[in-house]
Amino acid sequence: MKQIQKRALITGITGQDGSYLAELLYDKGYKVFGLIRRTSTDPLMRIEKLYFSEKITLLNGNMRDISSLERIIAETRPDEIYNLAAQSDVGISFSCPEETFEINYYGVGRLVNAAMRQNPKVRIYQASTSEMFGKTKPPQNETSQFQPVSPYGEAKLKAHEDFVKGYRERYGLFICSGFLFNHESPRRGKHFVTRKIAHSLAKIKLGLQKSLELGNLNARRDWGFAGDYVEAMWKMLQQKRPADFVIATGQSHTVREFVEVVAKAMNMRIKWQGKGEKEVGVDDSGKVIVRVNKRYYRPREVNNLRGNSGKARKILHWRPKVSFDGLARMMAVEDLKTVARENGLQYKLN
Ligand code: NAP
Ligand code: G4F
Repeated sequence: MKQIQKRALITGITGQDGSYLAELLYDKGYKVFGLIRRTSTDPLMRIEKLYFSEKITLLNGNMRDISSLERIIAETRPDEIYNLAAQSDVGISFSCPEETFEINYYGVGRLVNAAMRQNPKVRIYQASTSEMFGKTKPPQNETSQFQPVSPYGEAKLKAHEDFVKGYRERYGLFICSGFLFNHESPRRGKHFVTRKIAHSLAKIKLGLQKSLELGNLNARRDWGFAGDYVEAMWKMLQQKRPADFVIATGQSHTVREFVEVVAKAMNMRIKWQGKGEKEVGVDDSGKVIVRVNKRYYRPREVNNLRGNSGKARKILHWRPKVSFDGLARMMAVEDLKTVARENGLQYKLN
């Protein structure tokens, strides 16, 4: 008997996670649609290959525009919707709280209402976040208290309470929140700390930049690989009943440690000297290559995130495949290759 091809709509398809998820769903045989918004710069960078080989279909819209969401849902008739679109930068949410709420809270409401009206049986994944746990001490799991400290975390929490938990309980909608802890990749935006470190150290290694400025070196995050995490999103929507899951590695490291492992992967060694704002990272030749600049401190900080993904491991049979060192090395190697290529340099890592 011929199987009916499933249809998936991804918002945020041009982002890090959207690009990995589009590849995963295409490989699983889905007809993949993506919502893309108009920008003045090239948004196709991460999904160019899929788009030009016609493996995905892109439709113009915006999370701020209800009519575009209604039209896209009516045209694509998705069985599954993955809502990854967001103003996803926590630091920026302090300077643009209104825009953050507009996309990360009201945008979710617009999408979920439009989707439910079109097809009450639709399955929806909502990109919730470990940032919602905020001040709560680790390890954080599905039952931990939410205590967000940023407008980003607050907007995501409200979206979870109103449109995920609320609509599931009130209307029986199949909607799941993934409380995903930080996940990274060579496709990560350069303003997030891991990619900023990998990209800048690659430039320093190749003699194209003198030093790297960072904020809070003591912040701890539970960092995994984005390619592993999109698999969990898909698994959530294949369950009999909708539920929320923490997705994490269970290990945390400081920003300082991330600098060290990326440097090591590039055959550089860093020694730390000084404290607080005066702390610097020095290379083997005594040159200062990492400095602290308080410009990158946040008004309120989440100091320590480490997730317990026991529920996902048991029910979804999900576990991360890429280790912390493996992730740092993957990002180091890719940034060295890219920076060398872009600058016409030959570089081979031993
Ligand atoms: P990302 O790379 O910043 O991608 C965000 C996506 O949202 C981009 O495709 C962006 O489009 C789109 N977008 C932003 N505003 C929009 C609007 N008004 N209308 C339509 N699209 C809009 O983020 P990511 O790392 O892939 O994260 C995906 C989702 O997971 C986000 O919701 C994020 O908050 C959440 N999350 C991420 C992590 C993580 O560690 N990566 C952890 C927990 C939760 P443009 O390309 O046009 O900017
Ligand atoms: O890489 P970050 O900007 O990620 P953050 O704030 O944890 O948010 C990311 O993960 C969340 C999940 O917990 C997602 F929901 C969210 O969408 C995003 O993907 O910063 C990580 C840590 C912070 O403590 C920050 O203060 O690194 C610290 N940091 C230190 N120096 C820096 C810098 N962060 C950035 N972006 N730039 C710095 O120079």
